[in-house]
Amino acid sequence: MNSLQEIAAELKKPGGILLTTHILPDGDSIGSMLGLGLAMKAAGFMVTMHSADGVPLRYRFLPGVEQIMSGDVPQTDFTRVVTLDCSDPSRLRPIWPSIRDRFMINIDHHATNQLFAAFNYVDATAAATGEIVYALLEAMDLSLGAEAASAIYVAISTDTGSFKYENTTPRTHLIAARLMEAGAKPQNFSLRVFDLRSRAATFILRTALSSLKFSDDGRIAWMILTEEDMQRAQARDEDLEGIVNFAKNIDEVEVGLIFRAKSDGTVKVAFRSRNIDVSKVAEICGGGGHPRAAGCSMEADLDTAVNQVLSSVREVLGC
Ligand SMILES: [Mn+2]
Repeated sequence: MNSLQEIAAELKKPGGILLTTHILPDGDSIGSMLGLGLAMKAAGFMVTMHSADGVPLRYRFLPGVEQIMSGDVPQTDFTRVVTLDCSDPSRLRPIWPSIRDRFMINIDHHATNQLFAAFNYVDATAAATGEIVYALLEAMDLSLGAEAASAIYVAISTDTGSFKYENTTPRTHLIAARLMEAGAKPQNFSLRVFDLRSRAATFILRTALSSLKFSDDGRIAWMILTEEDMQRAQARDEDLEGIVNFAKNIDEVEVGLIFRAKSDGTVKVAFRSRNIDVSKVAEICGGGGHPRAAGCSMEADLDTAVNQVLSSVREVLGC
């Protein structure tokens, strides 16, 4: 692992920089990239921002977001690639073959990070990659404009569930205060980021809730969505964000799960828990994540995936 000062020094060297993030980007990945990208661009650095899967509708109001390129790796000149919020190469799957031989800098807060780059900075005590980006900009001595500050605020507030999750620390609040001083106005975007649901997202939530099942002891709750469910609701992957919490937040439930059978024959599983470490279970199934929020993708039919995951969760729960 490298120090933040080493990362800062590396980024300050001349030459172009490509910032990129994981597939199915979330608020932390988009916000962290925009925060770092906009602040570096304002200081005159040659920066290209990239997200293979584009930007979810929910975050498209952020100023500067139109500068984020999607799809393949952009044909711009760059000597370094910075990956943000990515725990392992599978999270970079579509672009990994094009960047694996490039000089990479890995900035992340997942404890399961595989330290896959030439330079790695992983701080699992950071609530969000956005917290690390804030510290990095300080280490680089770059000033924070209102737009970069808003982006980092979105990164931190989404990964902490509006400062509710246990990853929230006094440092998280101190940084949020600095971001507001720099011009972030959460009252202008909180409704859009946290509460507003598209019709498709609402329809797929209804379908997910009607599929809800419980283990005999009531400590595991899970929902199942098929490709047909997604098509009927005209829902996209980003519309599933947060649905798994409806399972986890039921009284007496310890672990909430959502299984999504995809048309390519894989089953995507999202894990949320109150106390136990579900990142361990996700890792057994080929995924990873955080202790209370993790995920994996399994090459199995739906029944097999459900049975396998449930028995792994039961083992951890001791029931
Ligand atoms: Mn994150």
